[in-house]
Amino acid sequence: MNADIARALIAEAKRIVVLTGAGISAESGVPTFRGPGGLWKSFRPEELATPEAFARNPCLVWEWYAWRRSLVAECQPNAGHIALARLALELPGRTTIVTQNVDGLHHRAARAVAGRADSAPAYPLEVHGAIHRDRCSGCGRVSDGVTDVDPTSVETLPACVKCGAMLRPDVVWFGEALDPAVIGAAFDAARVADLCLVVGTSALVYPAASVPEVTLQAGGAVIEVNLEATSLSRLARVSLRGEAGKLVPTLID
Ligand code: BJW
Ligand code: ZN
Repeated sequence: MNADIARALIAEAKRIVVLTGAGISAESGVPTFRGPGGLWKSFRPEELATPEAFARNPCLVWEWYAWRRSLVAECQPNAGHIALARLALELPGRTTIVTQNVDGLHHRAARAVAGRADSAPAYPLEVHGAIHRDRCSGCGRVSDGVTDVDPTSVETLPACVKCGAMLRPDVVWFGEALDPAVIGAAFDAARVADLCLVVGTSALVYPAASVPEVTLQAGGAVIEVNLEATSLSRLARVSLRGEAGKLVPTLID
């Protein structure tokens, strides 16, 4: 059975890189981006997740992020996040979690499993940033996210305490460079991994979608967990169809 092969690959792997996307948080109540009920069903990405969109209509962009920030704050990590945190904590240094998600749920799962002091080995590389942080669009200063954003006018939007410029969510929009240290660490982990476990991503957005490709090129194997087939499915040694919150714990626990 495919799940048995996946379990054996995980058990035998010396180094594992995990790449997660919005699908792992779907069962926590965080909407995915594409597909039915996705965050972009009524808006095109270029209208909301680009620096041009922010320059054109910062109130609309902030309204969307303020809504998502409050939604995510109410969500809890699910059994998929918890199982991955356990995997990373079981043998520190063996597993690197790389996430495209900005929801912070992997962090929270790590703390739930290990407590604050010991949870660091299960912290993910967040290649697209974090929605609960703000970044100054002028001086780049990063701060805790403002929780009561008023997006009714440009004057009421949050401003930098240092330089007065407009704050923005500390996330990576289309056309923006990912932090080279963070994506570089993700590729390093992918290169030395004998296994890449890919969970709940459409694998459409680059450069993050290259993480499993790097493992494959280095001779490692890929396991995919997704509700649907993706472009990665035909390259995966094992491609499992189902909900991450149900499947991932059965592979790991
Ligand atoms: C379940 C499930 C359940 C559901 N269980 N599964 C190469 C080729 C072509 C284009 C490019 C390229 N390289 C770069 C580009 C351009 C662009 C890009 O990739 N475009 C493509 C869309 C074509 N990339 C960029 O612009 C990146 N920057 C860049 O390359 O900079 C270059 C540069 C260098 C130097 C100077 C300047 C520039 C940046 C990309 C940033 C992406 N940002 C977003 C928004 C983040 C902030 C926010 O959250 O608002 O990141 S876009 C959005 O997509 C978000 C996600 O992290 C990302 C990926 O989405 P994800 O996670 O895969 O979600 P979905 O919804 O697509 O899929 C969910 C999956 O889960 C589905 O498959 C479901 O079936 C499944 N599922 N429930 C299991 N319960
Ligand atoms: Zn500033």
